[in-house]
Amino acid sequence: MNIKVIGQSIPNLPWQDRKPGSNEIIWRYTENPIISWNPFKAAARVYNSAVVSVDGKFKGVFRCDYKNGRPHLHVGFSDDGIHWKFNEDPIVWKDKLGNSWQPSYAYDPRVVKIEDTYYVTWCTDDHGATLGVGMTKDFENFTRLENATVPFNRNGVLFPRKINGQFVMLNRPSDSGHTPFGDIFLSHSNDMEYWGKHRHVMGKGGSGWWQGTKIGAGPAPIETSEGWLMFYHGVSGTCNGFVYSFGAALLDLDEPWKVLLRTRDYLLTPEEDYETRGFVPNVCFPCAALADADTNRICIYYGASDTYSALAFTTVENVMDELKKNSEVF
Ligand code: BMA
Repeated sequence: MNIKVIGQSIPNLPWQDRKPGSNEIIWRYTENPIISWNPFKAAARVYNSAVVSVDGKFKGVFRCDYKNGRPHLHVGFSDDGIHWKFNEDPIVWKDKLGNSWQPSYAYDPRVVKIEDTYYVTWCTDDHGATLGVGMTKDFENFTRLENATVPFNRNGVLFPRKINGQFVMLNRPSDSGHTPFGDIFLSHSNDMEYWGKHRHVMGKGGSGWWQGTKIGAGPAPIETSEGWLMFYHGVSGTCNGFVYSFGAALLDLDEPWKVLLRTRDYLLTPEEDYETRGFVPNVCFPCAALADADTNRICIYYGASDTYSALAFTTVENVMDELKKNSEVF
């Protein structure tokens, strides 16, 4: 297979080989979780967070649930992508004129670098859950842009470059509660302010049940020579509540609303104690994936049971092999 990741070289990508004899498509880091309960003074739980590789080190925007239960975004720093230090204070957002514009809550951030700017998207409040957008060049000064949507919408995820000259954002229209439905759409923008040309990308369902209730985009899609590799979460509704697993799809490079391949079975589902026991049991929720263009290795950051941050590893070849063998596009 000659598929190639198109993007950054990350020689110090967090990595662990698959256990000998294992045939897992995605395998967990043996030292998981990498962030546990109460990691710093303000935060009870840090999970569902976004990480990027910057100048040989790692920076991230982290979902930090406070001891009053509300989530806020904090910046984190790491030399190796595994051990993290966090700013004690949340991100201070200013609008373009320099006025303070703090969200009353903020969760499930994603970060991409487009040209020389890091863009942050997250779930924010505007009379209901909607998509917050902001940018930074240095992880110190953050400018908040207009919300991308009216409520209700969650899982806003930008592609890491313009496509045919436009910014493109995956998103998942929803409701005001623990949404019992949901498909992935995408929207285009010339200026990161006005969004339109909306397209349905893919729906919940399929022959299996793991993604039968709702789906949502996970990390920013990874560009490969064969298409955009998008990890996404799929939710099953059980008599004991939702179960969040994740799978992957390959989207067309130029028309990314076209799904070329899609996993029929999940790639990772809650099995380990840190995934099945916590604030919200049975949740594996990926929000970032670093891919190394030299080796095709991928390191996925996912939230576990709305409590922990965890890592999983794979390669583009492993995921593509499964996608080619067991795809179901519907
Ligand atoms: C979703 C989001 C995620 C969370 C998940 C499971 O609706 O709120 O942040 O991980 O539910 O609780």
